Order: sequence, then C-alpha cells, then structure tokens
Amino acid sequence: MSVFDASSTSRRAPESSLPISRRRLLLGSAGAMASVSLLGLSPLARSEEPKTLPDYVRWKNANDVIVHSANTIETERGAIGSGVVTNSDKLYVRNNLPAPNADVVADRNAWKITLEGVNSPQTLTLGELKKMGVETVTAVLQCSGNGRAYFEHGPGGTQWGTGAAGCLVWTGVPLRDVVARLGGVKPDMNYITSTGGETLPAGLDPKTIMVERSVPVRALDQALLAWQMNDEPVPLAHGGPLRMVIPGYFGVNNVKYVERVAFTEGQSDAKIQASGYRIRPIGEKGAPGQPSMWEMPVKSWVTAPLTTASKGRNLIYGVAFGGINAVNQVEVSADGGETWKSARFLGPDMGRYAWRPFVVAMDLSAGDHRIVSRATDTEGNTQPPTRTENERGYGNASWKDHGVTVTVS
Ligand SMILES: Nc1nc2c(c(=O)[nH]1)N[C@H]1C(S)=C(S)[C@@H](COP(=O)(O)O)O[C@H]1N2
Ligand SMILES: [Mo]
Repeated sequence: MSVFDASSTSRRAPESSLPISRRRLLLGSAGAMASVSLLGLSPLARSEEPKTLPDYVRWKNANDVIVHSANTIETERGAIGSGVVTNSDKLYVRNNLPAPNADVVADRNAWKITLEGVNSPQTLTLGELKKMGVETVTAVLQCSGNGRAYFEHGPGGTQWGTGAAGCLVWTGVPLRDVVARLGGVKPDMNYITSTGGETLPAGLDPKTIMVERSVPVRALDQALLAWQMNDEPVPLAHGGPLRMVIPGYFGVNNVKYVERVAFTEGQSDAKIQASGYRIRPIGEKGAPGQPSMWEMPVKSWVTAPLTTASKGRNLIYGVAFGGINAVNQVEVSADGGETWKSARFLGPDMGRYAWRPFVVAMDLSAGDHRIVSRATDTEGNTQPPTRTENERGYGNASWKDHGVTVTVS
C-alpha cells in the first residue's frame, strides 16, 4: 500500500485548456500509454466521470474543484476569478495521509501541542495558546507540485495545473510569542521542526510516512500557529484544530494537525524532509544536500478568459504573488510574450504574503491568442520564461507553461 497520493487525471476542463500531460491522456495516443505507465495510473483513474467529493470534504463546492483522489482535490482555474481571498469551499486539499478522525475537532481547545528546543519545554493546549497572543496574516498556500502537469517528462504524483494554490486569511498566535513565554529558543538551533498529528498506519516505518517538516529558523519572523482560516475554525481537512502556517513557504511546510514544534540543530530525518520535496535532476534520487521546497518564488497566472473570447475589448484577469516577497507588478501578453502590457491590481492589498488579483483590458483580434502573465516581486525577481526541470515536477513558476490559448471569434 502506498500512503502517498495516487495520481489521477480529471476530464472536466475543456481539452484545450489542459496542460500537455493531461491532454496526452485524453487523446489516447502512444503518448497516453507512456504517461499512463509513468504515472502508474489504473484504467479506472482515466474514467470520464468526475469523482465525487469524499465525506470529510463533502462541504466543498463540487463545481469549483477537480477531485483527483480522496486526498488530492484541485481548485478549477476559472473558479479563482478575481478573488482576493479563496473561499474555503473551493480551496485545494492535499493530504499525504488520511486526515485524523473528526473527534479532534469536537473539543478544539483540548488539542495539545508540545514545544521543544526552547529553554522551558512544555505541552500546551490550544486553549492556553489562545491566551498568548493573536495575529492575522493573509498568505498564499501553494503545493510544491502546483504546475507539475506542465512538465513534459511525466513526473509521478498529482497532475496539478494551477489549482493547488489559494490565498487564505489565517488567525493564530505568532510562534515567536509562544517561544518568548517559554524562555526563548535554545542556542544553536537552526530549524523549526513541526510534526503532524495524523495516526500513522501500523506496520510501516513511521519515518517513511510521517509528516514532519523543518524550515530554517529565520521563518520564526512570520510563523503562526493558526486556529482560524478565513474567520472560521480551521476545517479538519485543512489542519484543524491547529496548523503551523509559514507564510511565503510552500504548502508542505504548513503542517496540519500540528502536535509538536521543536527547535532543532539539524533537519528532521523523516523521509518527507530528508529526501522528499527536493529539487533534484531528472532520474536522480532525493538526498539531504538538494534544495528543499521552502521559500516560494514569484508567480502568476491568468484566470479568465481561459478558452474562448469575443473579438474586441476584453478584460483579462489573473492572480499574482511574490512568494516570500511582496508582488510588485504584473504584465500580460496576448501574443505569447512578444509584447507586454502592465496590468493593474484589484481589491485591497492584503500584505506581503498574499496574492493580488489583476486585470488588464486588451483588444483581441479573431484567431488564437496565447495569453500569458509575468509577475515581478519587490526585490526585482521576475518569473522566468521556462521551468527548472526536476524529477518530481516541483516549483514550476514558468510564465510560458502557465499561459492559455484562447480562441477569439
Ligand atoms: N499533517 C499534515 N500536514 C500537511 C500535509 C499532510 O499530509 N499532513 N500535506 C502538506 C502539503 S504537501 C500541502 S500542499 C498542504 C495542503 O494544504 P491543504 O490541504 O489545506 O490545502 O498541507 C501540507 N501539510
Ligand atoms: Mo504539497
């Protein structure tokens, strides 16, 4: 049994808007067979029928999501529109392990978390944490594999397009406030190591399946132990009762059901940290020396139109974020990147770690147009034209890959 997600594809999006690796599956060409064997898909995973939402996320809006598997659910690209904050009912879900039993959210304040690597290590309840301080931060949550579907070497794992990302309002206590109460961080600690509270399946080496992530201790500046998401108690599917939120860092570092936070000298030796979630050359194995999926780079994508438009003036919408930095500007091209026009941001600026919806008016002539967007952060980093090739298909920020071909008539 593999506890990691079974990849699958969805057939709900119009074919032309699908990334290449999904399109190959649909076309049933020789390429399809190659992808299928690479991804280890069963014929069932290619079924025409959209899968239904599993019980623990029954409350999601089925029209706004693509159900890849019970533990991997993607937001439809067009469902983001010009949303400043992503409604919880359309937010993507990615679980490496089945979520804990719903009992854990029956008495939220009783949830316990152990803090280690501080001068006075202690186990605290969520009820106690709530008295230690409170802050709200808006931040993009994005899976490392968002954009994986555009890689051409067919990396295994969920074939996410743009929808393994959302922008959420998190409320909780800054980790630094908790640490201050516990006498401060011990000397020589380089990492913040967070452990997820799932019950691990028996008979497997826990290190190979547990969700335990280490991030550099510099993330103490923004790390939040969050109990609310979008002004409601964090739903079970998204890590309630308590979640570690590291604004500006890839999704995997935002450990759900967090039950232990340790300041550590070295990184966790759990597989998900030691060899997983690393940028490695195609064909190579994961190893601790390779770059870990920590700080996110600048990225953007168009959310409308996606397939067709009427000739003449069109409003082109999308979202842009700077990752670890604030986003500063975004340009849009309707000719595949030959000429660019500056877009303007819409709605309130929710801060450095949030995304910003953008809009630009463009006159489109009849025919096919390749619409792409390219964002720049406040440090002057611009989205690259091409992705960094890597075995697992992580960290895709290529503006070319995220373009859409729109037929104008
Ligand atoms: N405990 C725990 N935390 C976790 C995970 C998990 O499986 N278990 N998945 C991680 C990954 S890979 C991602 S992308 C995000 C997904 O968050 P979401 O399901 O709330 O969208 O949670 C991260 N935190
Ligand atoms: Mo992820």
